[in-house]
Amino acid sequence: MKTVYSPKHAGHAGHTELNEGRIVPGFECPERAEMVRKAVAAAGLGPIVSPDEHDLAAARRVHRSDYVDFLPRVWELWRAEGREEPVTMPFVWPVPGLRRDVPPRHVDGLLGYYSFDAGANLVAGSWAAIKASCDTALTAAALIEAGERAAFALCRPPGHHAGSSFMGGYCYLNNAAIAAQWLRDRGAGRVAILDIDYHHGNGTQEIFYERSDVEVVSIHADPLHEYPYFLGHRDEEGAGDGDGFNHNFPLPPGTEWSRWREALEEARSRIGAYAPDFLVVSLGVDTFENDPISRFHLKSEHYPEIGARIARLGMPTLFVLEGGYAVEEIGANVAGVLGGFEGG
Ligand code: OKP
Ligand code: ZN
Repeated sequence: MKTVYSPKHAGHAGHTELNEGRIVPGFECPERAEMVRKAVAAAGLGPIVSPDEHDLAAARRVHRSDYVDFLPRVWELWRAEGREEPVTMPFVWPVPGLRRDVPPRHVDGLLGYYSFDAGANLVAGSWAAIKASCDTALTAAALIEAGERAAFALCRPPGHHAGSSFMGGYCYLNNAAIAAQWLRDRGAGRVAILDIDYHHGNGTQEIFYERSDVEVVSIHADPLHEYPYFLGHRDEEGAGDGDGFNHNFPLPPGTEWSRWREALEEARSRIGAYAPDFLVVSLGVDTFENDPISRFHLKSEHYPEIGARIARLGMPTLFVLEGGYAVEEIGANVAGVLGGFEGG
């Protein structure tokens, strides 16, 4: 399968995050994508190609237009305040009880207005990376739409926490959701999204929650114990037209392969019954035993098995990179899934 990759991700570097009460270097660092690129090349998975430039119309199909307009402006707004700090960070949010109907004008207010946590911070090169990541997903989507069995979008930054009008959790534009919507707009009747990142893809769920044309199935750490805490419970099954088209499989901290595999089998049977035209996989490998911010115990040997099981669905499949923070092993684990798919 082809991999789509842009070096522009590297400009999204040097950002920080709040972790256990301290501001630390971001776990979501450029080395991640480089390790994945090298592992994909070494595995001989197929050609690595550059993304085509798309305009932002596809992003506006799943994100609110004012949010899409805000992202490229963040950095200039920040600099206009005379800030020397090389990275933005929000600190105030319009939770229930505060007003959302009057958008603020100051950048600190806007950062809170368009985010749900302090985890999506921007540096000077972030917007170019965000845009390239979205283009990467769209270019890979076009490959499967044109008839390829599978494609890999080596996206960075990731996307699945980004909702219709907010960033958060290292995510800005929801690459997988944008790709799924693009496939729908090109004529696909139904698209399924399988999210196997350790964290619940709250943004993807929110975007498609009231729709039956995009099924969202997610296996993740139970939000009772894990980020993003406020979405991802089993009883969230969709609403309105989307009732019955959202399926969450929350698992406890410490989950090992045998239990995770059972959830994958349940997820596979949901997707098989839905019979989509295309499958989009939000591919996070932060389920790995040595991941620095996660608490599942999958081992490297399990990732090819995951890929093989996904392949057995027999659907044109777009893999979109999400999380995975064990930098030394992220390449082997991602390439493991993709290689397992190709062999399976
Ligand atoms: C993004 B993806 C605080 C720890 C929580 C948020 C994790 C975002 C994960 N520093 N950080 O789903 O892999
Ligand atoms: Zn994650």
